[in-house]
Amino acid sequence: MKYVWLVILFACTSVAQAQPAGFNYDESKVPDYELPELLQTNAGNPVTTAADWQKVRRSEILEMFRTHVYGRVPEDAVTKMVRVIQEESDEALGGTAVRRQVRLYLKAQGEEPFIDVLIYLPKSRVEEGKSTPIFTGLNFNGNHSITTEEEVPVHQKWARNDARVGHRNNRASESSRGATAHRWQVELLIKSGFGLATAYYGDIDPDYDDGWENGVHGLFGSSKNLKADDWGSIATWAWGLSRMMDYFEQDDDIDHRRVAVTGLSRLGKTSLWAGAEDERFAIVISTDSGCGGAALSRRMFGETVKRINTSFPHWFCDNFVKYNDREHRLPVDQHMLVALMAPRPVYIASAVEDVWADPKGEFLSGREANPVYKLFARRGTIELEQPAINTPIGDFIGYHMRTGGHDANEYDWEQYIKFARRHFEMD
Ligand code: GTR
Repeated sequence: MKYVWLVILFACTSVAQAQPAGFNYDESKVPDYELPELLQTNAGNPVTTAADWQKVRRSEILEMFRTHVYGRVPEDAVTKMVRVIQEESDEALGGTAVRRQVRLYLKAQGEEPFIDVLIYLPKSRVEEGKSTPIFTGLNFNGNHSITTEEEVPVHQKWARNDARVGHRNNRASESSRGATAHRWQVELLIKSGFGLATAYYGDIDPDYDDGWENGVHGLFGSSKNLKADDWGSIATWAWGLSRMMDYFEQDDDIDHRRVAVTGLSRLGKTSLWAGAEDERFAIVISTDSGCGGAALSRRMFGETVKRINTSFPHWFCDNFVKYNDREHRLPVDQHMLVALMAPRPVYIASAVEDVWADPKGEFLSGREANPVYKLFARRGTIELEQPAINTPIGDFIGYHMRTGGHDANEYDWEQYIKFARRHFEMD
């Protein structure tokens, strides 16, 4: 008995220690707040039909997120993308998959920036000439980090130093080959009838504050004079996902109408913003996306707007800084971001030990998006209370909170696969 308590005490202490100090982790200290109205236009008119939502309210909300949170894609952001297949094999993953590595040049062939997309597809489907539904998303450490297959090269771009994967001097190395394979579960995907297409997020915009010069920020117009509502890095990463989608539309082996976009943490904020900006993504999934992702900002639980703007000044547009310590003044909150996915299926995943990301706030933004799904006669989260651990819920708005900490793992993927198979009518 004593031992059990010691274990519980140890688990609680290590959870508490894993979170940055000086922030609120106490539910009773969440301030009273009122969420901005979803179903009322900026002019004060009620939104009562799906058509009202699509024609008026959706674009109002999208514009508010562009102006105040993520920033706007520049008008001249059009590329004549050149795609070059770098490598292909139909003997991947022990002969079960086709692997394709495609380079998308955004400016001109042979020049940076380019996005290297790593694709795996079930071999049997490719051989039968059938297009395959896929999951897509950006990875943190390079395509080589999601697989042990040596044909996937280590990227030569800027890398965040990270002792856990052995990245030093802002360079990636062989040390991270396969290091985060558990976050992608490619074998499970292939077995379940899906493909995977992923790219390194640093191919689009390196993840540091350089005064908006590197990555695609330098590609269009003047990078030096970005306005307060011009795109931050999350918006560039989301834009990069859309360029990948442009490619999927041209690859006959990919079913571009059944693409689920997903991402972990900052890349979960990215998958949500990509799904909001680009309705070609048929399902949108975020894992542990937290502040600026699925978590309601007004709760100020765990990471806050001020903290995120201070630690990562390049993620959001400059206007977002106005809401440091003034979350209640934001014209939007993150339930409105979730609602921008309607009527498409959206899935929000939390992890119980990831208190920094505010699991309850992630659930609530899904729940509060329900009225928009209702306009489309679709059922959202169904349950109105946050479910028990490891109990997935929801129809068109899926949610679970699994055991463990900040990561994406097999449990998460098993739920995403079930959710996608149901909505893509694969069962
Ligand atoms: C943290 C940040 C979170 C989350 C995370 C990640 O440091 O505070 O918002 O995005 O990084 O992306 O791993």
